[in-house]
Amino acid sequence: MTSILILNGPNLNLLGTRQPEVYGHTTLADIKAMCHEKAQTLGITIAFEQSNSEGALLDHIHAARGVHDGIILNAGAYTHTSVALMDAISSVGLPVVELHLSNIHAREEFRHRSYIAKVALGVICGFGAAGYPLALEALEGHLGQTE
Ligand code: CA2
Repeated sequence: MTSILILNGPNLNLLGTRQPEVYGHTTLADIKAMCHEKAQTLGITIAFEQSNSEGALLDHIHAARGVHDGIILNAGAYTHTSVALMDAISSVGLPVVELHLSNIHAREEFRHRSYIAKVALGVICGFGAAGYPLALEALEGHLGQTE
């Protein structure tokens, strides 16, 4: 059965508690439930993780090799700074969908650069929490064509 890792980066554990005008009212637990529901519809397995630490995110990416078929990554602010995450994605060789709740291109200049996009299969941003099931559908569709 296809297995997808959904990996969330720094501060995303705060979703639904602050800045609802930017990130909405949905909590990360709500998003996790949405993802499990979507996974059931698609007939796939998922793992859902969040960490505020860049090192832990790297460890999750490394450990995905041979366990998961692809990764959905909302790397939070590390998107705009982390060459290490970019290198980890390249090194595991798994397809990665970069995901953001907000439209990073309509925000501050420093959010326009993404190190993840350089090595990602594709990017989804600006659809809020609905982006998560969209990303699952897109990645499952891609894996269905390649496996
Ligand atoms: O739009 C996204 O999904 C982001 O990855 C969210 C990151 C931001 O740094 C990226 O540029 C875009 C920030 C996540 C912070 O989430 C919070 C949620 C509630 C309250 C405060 C922060």
